Parts: sequence; C-alpha cells; structure tokens
Amino acid sequence: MSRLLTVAAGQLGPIARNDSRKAVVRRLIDLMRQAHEMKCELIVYPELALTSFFPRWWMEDREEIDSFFEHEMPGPDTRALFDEAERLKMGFYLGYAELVVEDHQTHHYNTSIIVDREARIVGKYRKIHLPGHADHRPNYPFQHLEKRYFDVGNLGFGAWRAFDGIVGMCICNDRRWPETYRVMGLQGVEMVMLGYNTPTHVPWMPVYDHLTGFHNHLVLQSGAYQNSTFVVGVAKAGVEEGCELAGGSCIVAPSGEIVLRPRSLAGQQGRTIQFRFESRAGSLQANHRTPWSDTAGLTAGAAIYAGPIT
Ligand code: CDT
Repeated sequence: MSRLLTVAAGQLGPIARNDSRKAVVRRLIDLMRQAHEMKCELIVYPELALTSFFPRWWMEDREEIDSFFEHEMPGPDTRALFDEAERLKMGFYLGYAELVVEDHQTHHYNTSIIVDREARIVGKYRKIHLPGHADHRPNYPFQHLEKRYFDVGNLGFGAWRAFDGIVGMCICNDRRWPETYRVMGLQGVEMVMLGYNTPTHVPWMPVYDHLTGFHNHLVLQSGAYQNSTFVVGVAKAGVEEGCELAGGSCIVAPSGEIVLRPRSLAGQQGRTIQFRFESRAGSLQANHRTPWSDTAGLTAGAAIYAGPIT
C-alpha cells in the first residue's frame, strides 16, 4: 500500500537561558506554519525544545530547577502550539522536560510526545539512556547533568498507530544504542522520530570530538537500515549559551541513505530552519525486519535471539 507522509524537521537554533516559554512556543509555531505551507502534515522538533539545554548548568535551588520543567502538557504556555496544530491539522513530535507526580512521588523526566493531526497526544516516551554525569564538575566550560536532573524513563520504547502508519520515538543519546531501534523494529515501526542536543565538544572525552558528525549519521543510518524504518533526527544547532551544538539533522530512508539534510552551512550554524521530505512511509524492505513471518513468531524469536550461555 502506498501512503504518502510529508514530514518537516524543525531544527532549532539556540535558546537562551532567560528566553520565555511563550517566546519559544512562538518560534515553534512559526516553524509549524512554514511546514504547513510546504504541505507537511507532521513536524519533528528537537529534544528539550521549550528551553535552553539546562543540564549544562549545576543548580541546587529546587524552584530554579523545576522552572525548566512542564507541569502539564499542554500547559498555559504550550496550549497555543496545540491550538495552532489543530487549526492547521498538523501533527508534531515535541521534546520537553516533564515534572509529574506518580505514586505520591515527584518525578522528573526528559520526555517526548507524538501529537496527531487532531492535537491529541497519541504517544509518550521518557528518555532511558541519560548521558553525562551527576557530580559537579565546575572546571569544565559546561557540564552535562542529565543523570542529576532526570529519572530514567519508565515507559519503554513504544510504537503507535498514527499518521496511517506505525511510528515510534526516542531521544538523543538513545539513538546510539542498537536496542532502541530494535525494540521498535520488532513492533513493526515504520518511522522513528528523535530530537537531540549534541555538543561538538565533550570536555571529559575530547578524543571523539572530530567524530561527532560521523557518529551521529552512523547511528541514524544503521538504525534505519537494520530495522527497515525511516528515521527523522532533528537537532538544535549553533552556539547556545557558550556551548556549540552540532546540528546535523537529517531524514534517513529504510535503505540507510540520507534522503534529506539542510543544504546550507547557515542551517548548521543555528539559523532556525526546516525542511521536508516526501516518501512512501510504508514497509519498503520489511522482510528483513524480522526473521519470522508473523507476529506469533515473536515469542519464538526471543528464544532464537537469546539462547542460554554455553
Ligand atoms: N542530550 C544528549 O543526550 N546528548 C548526548 C551527548 C552527551 S555528551 C555527554 C548525545 O548522545 O548526543
């Protein structure tokens, strides 16, 4: 079956520490309108798209930390994005910091949602692979304190029927782990959306700095090819509060080929840009997604993959 889905990758430029949520949401709406003019039905935004990448700062004041988190979604400041999406009949993927009380305990997650064309939240994911450190490293030009500010996600890697297909999502560092794609691949995912914030320099591991762009595309392309899925990877780019973010957004086809990326260097340097692709969002090469022929094989498959240690 041929299904056409036109997707926009809404790569964002830097967001300052004191930018208001309302101002950021206006930028997201701007991108959404551009995408809509380009006949897109879905726009993918980066990880933590409503704020500056705050895990780069050591903070102790609970109120200050929680000010970067959303207490409801949509909330007073993000309602406008949902309203505009509903008006334009646009879906979106959005990354944000989520504060939630579950089982009488407050939790903090690095979260993403998929919202359908009727502005309904159809899927939620909480980041599992939290990179960086939890300890204070004041001697570095910037820190990466995701392990301090977030709980490990508790929703697993889901897949949802939406946009006439099966879609899944993950967030940033998840893209570097094969099981991320594989778990979704085993659920028949046809498009994986992911937002990211990747610095071009890691102060405690500079030996890989020159490979930042290569590793980004390596994992997106191999994840797509090995699971026969489209992958839409969307970055924040440019110098955000003194930290250079790598950009490198792209859309990868199930063949593993990058079918679209920003053309100009300006895009990589943080000018807010967006682009789109059109392709058949169906299963082009789904036969190699699973070695068995039907979903009943899943149980057997687990045994095939994980036999006893001999
Ligand atoms: N946000 C995020 O997950 N970034 C990581 C880089 C962390 S460097 C400590 C990434 O994998 O791109």
